[in-house]
Amino acid sequence: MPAPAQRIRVVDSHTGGEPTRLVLEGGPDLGRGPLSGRVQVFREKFDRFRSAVVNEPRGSNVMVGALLVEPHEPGCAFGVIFFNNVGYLGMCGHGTIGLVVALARLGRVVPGAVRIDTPVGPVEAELHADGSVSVANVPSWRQAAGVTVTVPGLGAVRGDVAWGGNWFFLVEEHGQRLELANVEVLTDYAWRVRQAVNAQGFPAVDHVELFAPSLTPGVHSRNFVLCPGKAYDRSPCGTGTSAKLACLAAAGKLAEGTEWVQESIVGSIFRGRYRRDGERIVPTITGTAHVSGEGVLLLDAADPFRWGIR
Ligand code: PYC
Repeated sequence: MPAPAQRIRVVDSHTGGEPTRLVLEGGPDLGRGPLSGRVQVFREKFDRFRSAVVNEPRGSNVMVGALLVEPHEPGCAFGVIFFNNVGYLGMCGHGTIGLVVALARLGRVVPGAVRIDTPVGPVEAELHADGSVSVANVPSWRQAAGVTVTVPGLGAVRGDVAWGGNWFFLVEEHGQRLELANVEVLTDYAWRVRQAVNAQGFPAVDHVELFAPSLTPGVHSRNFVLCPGKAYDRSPCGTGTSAKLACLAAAGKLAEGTEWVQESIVGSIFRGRYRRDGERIVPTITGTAHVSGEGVLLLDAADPFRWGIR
């Protein structure tokens, strides 16, 4: 008689094309306390669970996982820890939108506000009557402006370093075509830039974001965002758009409360705005997600790849 497989109950969604796999049941017990501590437990003791959920053969490099946990911060209804093909995220904007839409489908969230705990602080989501979701993100800021790095094979590249729930290097002058047909070139370019940024003073930066004007009327900008595990974000990236808003605010290029419409490399849209919070800003990102699957992942003890291909 074969041993029963470990069962993991999930809901899959995508937000502007970027997938989120929400783990509802069957995840590891990370204990109690602040989520910043629980993510360490996840990393140190249960990292193969992360891989099993998001990596091949069940997932792909693009998949972002979201482990639903008990919140720690007062006033939060849920806690969530986001992860990807190579590790853990601080916050995830597209993932939070996906989380709220998935929980609404399950009847666990109704239109209105819901506070959600994350390893980098609580965020305030709002499910609107039309099904879209706004996320008031963690405070964000521009850390360094006009940083020039020397990239082997590319030369000098200038950009800003900003926090939007993850660390970003944001580049406007790159000379690249921001088109879906060009993603391999863009991936190579952004990966080289990231390595140079990490080696030249900013080891924590793990997302690189390239910007260009959008050809779509009413849209302010198109982006290409390279994530830590070398996958590109199909959505405009919620934390990346937050970092962009922080840079625009710091440069005096976008007034408090004014809408910024950000398009992704696949043409999906987030709407952003911010309010000031001292030297920082609190960005709000609005987008839509769709549930794409509900099911149970099975981890069969006899399967040599049950913990994913790592
Ligand atoms: O939407 O914040 C985001 C995100 C981070 C990585 C992928 N998406």
